[in-house]
Amino acid sequence: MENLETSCPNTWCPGCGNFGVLAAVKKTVNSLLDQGVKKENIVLVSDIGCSSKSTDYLNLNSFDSLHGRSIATGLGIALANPDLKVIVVIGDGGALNEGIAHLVHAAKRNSNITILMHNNRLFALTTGQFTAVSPKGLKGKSTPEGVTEEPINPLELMLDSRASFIGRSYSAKIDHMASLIEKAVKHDGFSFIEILQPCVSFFNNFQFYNEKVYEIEDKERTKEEARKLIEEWNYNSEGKIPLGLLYSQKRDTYENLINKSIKGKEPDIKKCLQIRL
Ligand SMILES: Cc1ncc(C[n+]2csc(CCOP(=O)(O)OP(=O)(O)O)c2C)c(N)n1
Ligand code: SF4
Repeated sequence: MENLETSCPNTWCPGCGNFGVLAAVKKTVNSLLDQGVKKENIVLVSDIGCSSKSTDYLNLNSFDSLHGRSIATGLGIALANPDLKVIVVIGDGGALNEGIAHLVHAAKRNSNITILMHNNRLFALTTGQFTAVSPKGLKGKSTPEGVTEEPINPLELMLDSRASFIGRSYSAKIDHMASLIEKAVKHDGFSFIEILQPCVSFFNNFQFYNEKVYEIEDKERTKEEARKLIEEWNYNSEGKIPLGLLYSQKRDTYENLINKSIKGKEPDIKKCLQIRL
């Protein structure tokens, strides 16, 4: 077992769902190392927010990006060195508000990166403003009378953006998360996992999830079958919440296609420098 601890003091609130996600990521990394993946070939890219503090707590190569820009950063890293396993840790605010365009385009391109979206359904680090997935009626600092808008379904967004791996897990289910994350990292192409992660300080919905979640069978599904499962929960209070691998598809990656298309056409650096001079 590799010790992935760091000396950084943990500043998450006691009981936060992020602790479960951290434990699952450690488990996955250890399993990958046991299977021969080199530690230096695993890169963690964080966004900004409570969830993104994970890079402080994991002794791995990492890059702290800007809010909403970690997916573009991860894509750049994967493009520069296709041998790396790139894992992006991001909150729902970073992924679905500030960074939504990067998320959609990385999925469309099938970039070979794994996105772990810690979904606490609000901007937690800034003390509870609403995001695109906050339920209608949620009261917080920016919505004292309650959110008036309907939430979006991020998994439906991923399906329509042509994501080739879509899964959902829950921070209270460490083994389930770890095995899904391992599958996502091994998937050749863009993998998106939504992790339901209660924020005990601003939206404590552990009980709600404990009553609603159920695990689905691990099998291949058509887009229509996946959509049916994805639409079971409306991100308000109606419906049951399926957990597991909802959809996956084999498709050439962005990095492969780009590298193939430029093979033999690499720019002559000396010539470029001469032009600049
Ligand atoms: C471009 C930009 N907008 C806003 C902020 C302020 N900000 C810092 S953390 C944060 C909330 C993060 O929320 P989320 O991405 O959902 O992650 P969480 O804290 O919930 O894990 C915000 C709005 C920022 N740093 N940069
Ligand atoms: S504010 Fe919420 S998400 Fe952030 S550490 Fe505290 S409980 Fe966790």
